Amino acid sequence: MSEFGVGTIVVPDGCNWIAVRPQSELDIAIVASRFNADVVQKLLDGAVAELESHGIVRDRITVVLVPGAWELPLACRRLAEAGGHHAVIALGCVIRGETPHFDYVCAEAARGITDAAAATGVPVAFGVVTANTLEQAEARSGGAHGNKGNEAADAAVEMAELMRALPRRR
Ligand code: INI
Repeated sequence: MSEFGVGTIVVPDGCNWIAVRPQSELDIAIVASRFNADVVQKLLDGAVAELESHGIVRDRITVVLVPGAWELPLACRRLAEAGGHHAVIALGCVIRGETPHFDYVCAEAARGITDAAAATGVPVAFGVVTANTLEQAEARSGGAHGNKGNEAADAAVEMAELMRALPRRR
């Protein structure tokens, strides 16, 4: 079951289950990188629209800007550590060039964002488009392949609620 955007799973009969519904009482931080700003703007607009679709008002959304995807982990981690937000959403766009730079930026952004969530227990959603071409990036930021900003916002809301609902370590 799910009231969120991606997929529906039927839990086999007889199993216990924990699932959550979208709630509007959430404070969300969005960290958006300015590199490939035209694409990231669409991710940001999509993420905010998705949060609003869950009833989260703009006053409860804080947007933080960083230079590039490389800088996303540090800002996400600081926000997650500081408390005050139920989830953080990382938005960025990395497009492959002619050198291995792309691989370093993608790998470290992904690892750092994962670490920020693991270290703090605050969900950090991965709304970073990694693409071989600008066309692929555009297709994933409001084009034919949807919008990674919307998807990340949806995941952030679901995980924020799930972290409230799941049992805590005793
Ligand atoms: N940053 C991006 O967010 N996307 C890219 O495609 C990109 N490329 O291709 O270089 C990029 N580089 C900048 C990087 O994120 C850092 O801001 C920079 O290295 C300074 O630390």
